[in-house]
Amino acid sequence: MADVLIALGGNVGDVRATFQKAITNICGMAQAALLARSSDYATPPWGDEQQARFINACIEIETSLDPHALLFTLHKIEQKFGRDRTTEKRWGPRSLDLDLIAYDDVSIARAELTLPHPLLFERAFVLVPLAEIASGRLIAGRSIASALALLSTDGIERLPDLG
Ligand code: A4P
Ligand code: MG
Repeated sequence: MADVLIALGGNVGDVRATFQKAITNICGMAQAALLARSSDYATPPWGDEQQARFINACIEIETSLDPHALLFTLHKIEQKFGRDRTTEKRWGPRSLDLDLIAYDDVSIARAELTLPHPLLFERAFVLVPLAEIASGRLIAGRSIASALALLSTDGIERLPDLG
């Protein structure tokens, strides 16, 4: 079994409801156990700043799928929740983005799958929810908490749990 961190993001539609359903789908389709789930956070748009605020969260799962099969499954779930890669632009608005952040201590450097996620340490919108569920974890030899200490968290707001 592998221990895997996944980041969720979106800024189109009822993103928090989408996250709940997507997490159920991940556990079902990847035969995964949910080990931890962060709160949802409202975050300022990164990359292309002329778009609505995002909601972001992170989960930790345990799965026996290999990294490529898991990414394939995540793409299927993105599609199921309205993601259409053919009409969207890079870093633009989307209903659901599922990024593989870390898969045990596996390193892969390919365009279709880079592990750990190459932009992880530049993104407070990933590190803030990750710090909530895995602050002590080392990724590529760096702790999440120490990486986060180097970034601004301005405008990132933890949302109250849905009742
Ligand atoms: N890929 C390679 N490695 C990975 C990995 N570890 N996890 C490949 C997931 N995918 C990986 O991704 C592009 C390609 O990366 C895929 O074909 C996959 O095989 P994509 O999801 O199709 O395209 P994208 O999402 O537009 O590109 P990218 O670079 O993943 O964009 P991001 O980084 O997801 O940006 N601001 C805030 N506050 N919060 C957000 O969540 N998200 C984005 C989208 C922009 N700004 C944001 C947020
Ligand atoms: Mg992505």
